Amino acid sequence: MEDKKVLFSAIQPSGILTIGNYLGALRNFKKLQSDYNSIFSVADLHTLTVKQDPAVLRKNTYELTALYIACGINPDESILFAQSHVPCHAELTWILNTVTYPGELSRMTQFKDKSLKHEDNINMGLMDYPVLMASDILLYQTELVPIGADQKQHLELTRDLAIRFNNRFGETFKVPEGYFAKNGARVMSLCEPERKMSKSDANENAFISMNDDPATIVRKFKRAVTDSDNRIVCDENKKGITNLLTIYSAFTDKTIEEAEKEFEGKGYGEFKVRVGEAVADVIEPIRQEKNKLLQSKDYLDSVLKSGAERAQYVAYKTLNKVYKKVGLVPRIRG
Ligand code: ATP
Ligand code: LTN
Repeated sequence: MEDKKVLFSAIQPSGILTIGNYLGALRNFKKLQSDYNSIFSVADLHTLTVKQDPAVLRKNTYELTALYIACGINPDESILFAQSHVPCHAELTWILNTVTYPGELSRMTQFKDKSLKHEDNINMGLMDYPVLMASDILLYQTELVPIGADQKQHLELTRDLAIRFNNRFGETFKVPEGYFAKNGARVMSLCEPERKMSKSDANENAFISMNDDPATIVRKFKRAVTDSDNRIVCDENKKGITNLLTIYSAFTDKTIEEAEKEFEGKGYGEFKVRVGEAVADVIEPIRQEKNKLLQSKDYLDSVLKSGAERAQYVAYKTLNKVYKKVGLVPRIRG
């Protein structure tokens, strides 16, 4: 790998991605990829923390791989791989578990939210999720982690674990920094604008999926929850309109002020259609490209295979160092 800093990020194949995932994560991956040694993962092991239909999980893994490429991730330049294909991730998780306290995990917001949402399946994996995420990041001596705002707490824990391990066993891990999108780090639900847009929302009208066609996108925006006054401005008390303005400005690369000016005196109806069209203009070519890539499973398999080989090479270096530091006899490979 070239002598650049390492960037790592991952997305779960837990469903079809939304424009929240796109603005908060994917879009920035493309912008940043050539300035770093970039590594992107399909976090399939994370997805198992919530009940999955095995066939659907497999399909979503290919969908996400294709979507990464359709969004501009170049698998020859960057490393693109499935987390489960590189065993070091699960192995480092075990070691990091021995320096993590249960209290640190039980107070994570995502753990609390998901425990409420999946009351019938509160499992150890759900609680340990942030330690697996820390392993993903620390294995590659990562310096930059582009993520949405909801993952900030997990990144803080990653930093704490890296520092704790380094203090206890000597310098081993780089301590990573987060990268948050200026616009779109937290896209809200179209139906309940006080909650984040999530691909696993039971209500399909709450999110715009990267698989939605232009007509569906416009229809969903037309139904988006707003308010009863008629001003198109960002305001604490106008969460729905603020969310739509944020989405519009992110998709058109205009500032919020420019967008507010553009829609001054216009009605909500017209505004919503314009937001939908702006989103569809960007999403539609990506959707088409992704569907084309999905026709070629062999190609996607070859991308994942070569990605896993390249990732494993880097990850093993860190894992061997860790095993040595904690007193395990390093295994002889080959
Ligand atoms: P799930 O609903 O299954 O928990 P999710 O939609 O939250 O999943 P993840 O796979 O957990 O998606 O997240 C992938 C990336 O997308 C992360 O960097 C996350 O911060 C970002 N992200 C997720 N939702 C949003 C959102 N509404 N706005 C901005 N970024 C988001
Ligand atoms: N937990 C993340 C996905 C994820 C991730 C990572 C992001 C798994 N491992 C490592 C950045 C770095 C999420 O977005 N829910």
